[in-house]
Amino acid sequence: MKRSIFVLAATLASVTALGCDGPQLTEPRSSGSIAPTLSAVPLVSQPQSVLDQSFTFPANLSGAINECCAFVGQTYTAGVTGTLAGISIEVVSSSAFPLHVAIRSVAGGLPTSAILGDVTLSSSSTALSQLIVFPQAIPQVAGVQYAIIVNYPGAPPAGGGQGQGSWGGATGNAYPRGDLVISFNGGVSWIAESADFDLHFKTFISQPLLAIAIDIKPGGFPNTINPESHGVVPVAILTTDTFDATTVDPATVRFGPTGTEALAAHFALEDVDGDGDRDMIFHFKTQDTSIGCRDTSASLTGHTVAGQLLKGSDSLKPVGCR
Ligand SMILES: [Ca+2]
Ligand SMILES: [Ca+2]
Ligand SMILES: [Ca+2]
Repeated sequence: MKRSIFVLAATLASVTALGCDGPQLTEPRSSGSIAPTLSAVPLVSQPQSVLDQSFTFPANLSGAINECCAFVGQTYTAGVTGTLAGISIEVVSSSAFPLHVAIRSVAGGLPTSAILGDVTLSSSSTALSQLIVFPQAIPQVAGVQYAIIVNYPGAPPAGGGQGQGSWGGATGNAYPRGDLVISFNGGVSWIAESADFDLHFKTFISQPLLAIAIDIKPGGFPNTINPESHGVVPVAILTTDTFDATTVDPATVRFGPTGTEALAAHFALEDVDGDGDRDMIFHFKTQDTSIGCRDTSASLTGHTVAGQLLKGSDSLKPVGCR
């Protein structure tokens, strides 16, 4: 008899999670240098970890691991190209056996036998707040599917009552770029019972980050900004020997204390610094930038049209603050 993988969410909620002593989530954040002056901006590539795929809500079912089948997985489609920095999943367990997590390649919507990387956790459970990292460098290509697969090595053979853990998820195809997959034969062949079922996960991808030269209030210094102003702040991305500002995709550009805040109200290509090459000048509404009286620098982030991540920072001096 084929046993169902599903357990009710209520059952999941009643299971007490073990203490989490796995690796802690390192919040993806910029490692780009904050350069107080333009001349100090280094034009180097640095890795940047970004959240890529994420399915964490709603929650109304979970997949039992080692109940119907020893191997349970979720496929996903990478959104950006880079190296997998880690994943997060939501497995509740009181099992004595540690959880094994693998990334496999996918063909025709189902996992293949090719294991791209794997790791055995120190615990049987793991949470979405924990980052699971792999010792292998796992390439991720935008638009390509991969699978996160778990099992409990050493646990008794899968079967009724042998469930070792529950992976939270939801019905309704809330994640359309992949599906819950299960294997009844130890991970050799796979089925996706329905596109409707998806399990909670996040993927983080490491991309090279190119530091660029920006100039808040081009030509002027110090870069005074009145946080109460209802005007605009001009910011230039400068073309240098190693970077062509005309390659920036202006729709991806954000500016503010963390570089994620304001979209540009206006942009144009012009030779801002008078050195003979075209730079890209943006105007951001001051109120959109969230710049406050305690900020002493601001950053601009974005992508080139080819997808290269960019970040630049410049100093600022708040004025009009009481
Ligand atoms: Ca799906
Ligand atoms: Ca300036
Ligand atoms: Ca120029």
